[in-house]
Amino acid sequence: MNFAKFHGLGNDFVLMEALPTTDEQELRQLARRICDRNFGVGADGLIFILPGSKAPLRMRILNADGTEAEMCGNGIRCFAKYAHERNLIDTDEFEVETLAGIIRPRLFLADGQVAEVCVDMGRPRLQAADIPVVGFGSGPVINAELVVAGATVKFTAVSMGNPHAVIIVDDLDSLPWQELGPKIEMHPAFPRKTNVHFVQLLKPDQLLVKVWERGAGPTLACGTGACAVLVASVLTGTAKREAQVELPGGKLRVRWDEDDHIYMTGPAVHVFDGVFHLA
Ligand code: ZDR
Repeated sequence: MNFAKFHGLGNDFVLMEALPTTDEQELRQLARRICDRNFGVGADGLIFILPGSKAPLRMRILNADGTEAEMCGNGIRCFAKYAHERNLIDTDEFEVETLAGIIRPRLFLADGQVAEVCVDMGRPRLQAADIPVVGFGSGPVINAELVVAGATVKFTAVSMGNPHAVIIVDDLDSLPWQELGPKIEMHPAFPRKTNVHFVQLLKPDQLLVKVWERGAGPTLACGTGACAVLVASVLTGTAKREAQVELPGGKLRVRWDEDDHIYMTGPAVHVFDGVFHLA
């Protein structure tokens, strides 16, 4: 099976143009094997580039643990670069069908290559049932208290199609976020589990983030998460609607526009191509 390896700020993906099987169980197992860093290619997720029914192309993203995510912000920049450079689409702006709805990447080219991608990520969803988060009423869950392993953290819940819990703290360095991450990811308040982000506001337009991804653990960056972080930081009254989000793997620019859509801009990098042997 031919594949391409891409990354967006070190959040890395294997991209394939065809589904190797129609059996969903086999597909999940394949994602685990390919993403394994010792026995496979190694990646945070496996992305399929498929023909769409509501848009020219459709993206499916399986996490390293085999579970399917609704959307992937860093992944869709890689997807867009792949689609353009391999002539699957011929416009600078196009629509991609995902489980989180239609997402619109716009390409910035340099010497015919895609250098950066700005993605219209759609509207953030805040109602508890849309995250989903339970036990905090039916409206938005902003700065709510969650008891985790005897400690209390304050979180804001945001869906960018996939679930995010955002925890704003004064000092990231002194926070045991790698211990808290998996406990929040699996907390019964999140029936579909959750991505978890720990944020320190360096300035109102500069947000420092550590990421604990659902189904993948600590990763170098999270695109949907960067959008959720901005929304949560604005809602809690501390950030501007346009900010730089600094992740371990690099920076993304995120804007929450007047039309309520979130626009995320960042790089996508092609690392290598290969052939994966199934047997
Ligand atoms: C965080 C993510 N890599 C991105 O860039 O948005 C998305 C991957 C999917 C995530 N682990 C989830 O929602 O399960």
